[in-house]
Amino acid sequence: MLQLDENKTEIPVENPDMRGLELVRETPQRERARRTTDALRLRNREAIARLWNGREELLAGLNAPQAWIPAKYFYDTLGSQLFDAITSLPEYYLTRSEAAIFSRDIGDIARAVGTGCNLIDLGAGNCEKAASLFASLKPAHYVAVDLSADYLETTLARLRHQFPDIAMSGLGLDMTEGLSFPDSVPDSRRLIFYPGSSIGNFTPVDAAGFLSDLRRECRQHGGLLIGVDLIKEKAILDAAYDDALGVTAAFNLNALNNVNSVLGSDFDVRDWRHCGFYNQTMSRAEMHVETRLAVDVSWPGGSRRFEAGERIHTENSYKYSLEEFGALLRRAGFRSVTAWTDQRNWFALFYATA
Ligand code: AVI
Repeated sequence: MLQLDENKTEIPVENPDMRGLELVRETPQRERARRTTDALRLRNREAIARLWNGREELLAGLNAPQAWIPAKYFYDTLGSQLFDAITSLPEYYLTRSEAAIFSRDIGDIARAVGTGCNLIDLGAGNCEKAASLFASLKPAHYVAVDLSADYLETTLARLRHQFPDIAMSGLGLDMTEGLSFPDSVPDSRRLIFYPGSSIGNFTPVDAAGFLSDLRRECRQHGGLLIGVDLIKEKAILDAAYDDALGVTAAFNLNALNNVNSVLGSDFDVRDWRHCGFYNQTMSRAEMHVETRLAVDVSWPGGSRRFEAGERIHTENSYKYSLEEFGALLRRAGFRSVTAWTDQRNWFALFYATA
């Protein structure tokens, strides 16, 4: 267990994207469109969320000089199943490393967090991770948050039967469109649980905004338990995002199929290949799809030619040092910050109090 220095709120600037928290810098062209949106989103989240929604957001990405697709398009039914498969791959250490921290340090974690909290599970999915904490944390209330509340209900029905002493509710929320819990979420002693290093899929600027929202939603005596993937050797990260079996490739290319069904476009996945690697300068794993040949892609009301070898950026997965992420939490308004890491120091679980 590590208690991170409470006086140190300055963010170490190893990661160039984190400097964007302080000042607007010249950036490579392909970052610029995204960065502008990031900055605007911080100022007027709601307006931007309305503007950059569904079809509009997709079209803006596909028509940008450096094309991009929002990462949420990975997660249709097949994409979610492929992501589950990724978490079992030998190269994808994140899920196992986080689980190892929980199984070794749960006693310590439970002492830090205390029992009887109102546990709010962001991106709950099958609720498995949170449910594994019930015995130790003994929450008074469990709120599972995911895109679809209907999907959560089946799982919650089973959990209610298993844990009759815990009140449970499901909440459907698209967290990429700002975070504000309804009044039905109990106010006192909130513990927001955000595992899996999903925070890495935000740019550091967006992560800072999102963490501030989480801090606000923690209310007075709450806290945040969050999983974060740490910076490590490039070869390990390259393999994690480009596995030998090609499951990550299928996950990435499937986004094109999903875009076809949302937009009515005619991407042919056979024309594209997966590209996944660690960008050391930016401290992030990147995924792209790259054309094998020149192709014309059409959708109702538009089209675009992609030259052979051209890429569409599909995901960033930022990696942090313990100090960087601790500083980010404190800047978001959290007070004491504690971290646990796995044996190899590849992954960290942070507990920060509001
Ligand atoms: C969901 N998220 C934390 C995963 C990650 O590692 O960034 C998504 C993923 N992309 C490729 N493999 C897994």
